[in-house]
Amino acid sequence: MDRREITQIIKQKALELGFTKAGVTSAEPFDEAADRFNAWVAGGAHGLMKWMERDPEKRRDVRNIMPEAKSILSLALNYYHPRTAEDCLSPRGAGVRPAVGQPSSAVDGALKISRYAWGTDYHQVIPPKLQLLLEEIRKLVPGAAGRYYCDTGPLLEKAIAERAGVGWRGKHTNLITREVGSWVFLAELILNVELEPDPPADDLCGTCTRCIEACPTDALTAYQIDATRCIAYLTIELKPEHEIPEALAGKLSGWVYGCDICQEVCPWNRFEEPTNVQEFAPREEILSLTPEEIETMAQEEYVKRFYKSPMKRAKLAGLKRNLRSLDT
Ligand code: B12
Repeated sequence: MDRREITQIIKQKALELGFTKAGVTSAEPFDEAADRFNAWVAGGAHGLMKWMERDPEKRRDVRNIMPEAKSILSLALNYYHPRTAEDCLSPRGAGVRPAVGQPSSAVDGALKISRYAWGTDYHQVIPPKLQLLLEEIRKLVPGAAGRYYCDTGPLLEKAIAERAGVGWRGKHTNLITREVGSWVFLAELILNVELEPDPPADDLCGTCTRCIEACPTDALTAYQIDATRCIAYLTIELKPEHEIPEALAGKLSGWVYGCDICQEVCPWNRFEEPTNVQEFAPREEILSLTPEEIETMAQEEYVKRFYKSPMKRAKLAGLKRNLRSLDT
């Protein structure tokens, strides 16, 4: 089998395991993206995410993680799931889906929780699929070895996906695929196998600036984010012992965990399709949460209710802090 055939078979296996899209790039360094990343961190845009200051040489060059690396297989997995049964009536949203600019999360009375956190944590769901894929590759290519990641290490996942042709980084800085928009998680397999690289994806944002205009905290300038202003950072990453700065707390717009505004207004998300991953389906005990329940919740109940939920990252004290901040 030649390189092209092996690459095709591996991509096909990835799709069979449920991944939405697969692309390949070489293990050459990501110099431009790494320079931008370093400048971003040097300017303090990462706030208190101090872990981002570590391992710059691994982010630049995956061969500092795995010296024998030849290729990176970049994978996207769709996590879009309609919130309500009504949303499901039409797969492409004609008629029932809110128009672009009207967030589907703004369901009456419901707390706003970002879509990626409605079901089971992707850190639980995706790595077993990556392990299976690696096993398939080992069967196919004698001597194949690899390391896999899904938001689990110092990789520039969006830059990798862009160079592997999976999609382009939108002005909101998330990766957008032509096929299903930006509601995708990213994952990678670093391999010691020479695969056929894909051409990088073109930027299809054009002159559109809806995401930048819609962000209530002005966290975005084109293609760059100031994480310290992003509602996702303030409500997820900012540890509970820190208060959300007053000037920003007033602009949380009802979001109690994460934020999807910049993606909800993106015209490319008209191409959203329901995911085939059952674990990402909204969990009743998450979407039915009320402010009163969070306010009075004890740690034991929190542990039970948020079992395998991404929302555990904020901790109970963080959720309570976020709620308090909404009243600011
Ligand atoms: C740190 C982090 C965050 C931070 C910072 C966000 C960010 N945009 O980087 C915070 C906490 C805010 C965050 C939020 C979210 N995150 Co996050 N996060 C990460 C993480 C761990 C690292 C990303 C990183 O290195 N950022 C640093 C900056 C420097 O990188 P960057 O965006 O590539 O920015 C540079 C480029 O845009 C570059 N650039 C590129 N082209 C051009 C062109 C020009 C002209 C210019 C000037 C610059 C430029 O300039 C920037 C540097 O200044 C990744 C996982 C990973 N290891 O990659 C997940 C990841 C990016 N997050 C993810 C998700 C799902 C989210 C949320 C949607 C969750 C939510 N709903 O609350 C939000 C989205 C908010 C947003 N608009 O980005 C997914 C995104 C999937 C996708 N489709 O892209 C990832 C990839 C995790 C995963 N494996 O799936 N996240």
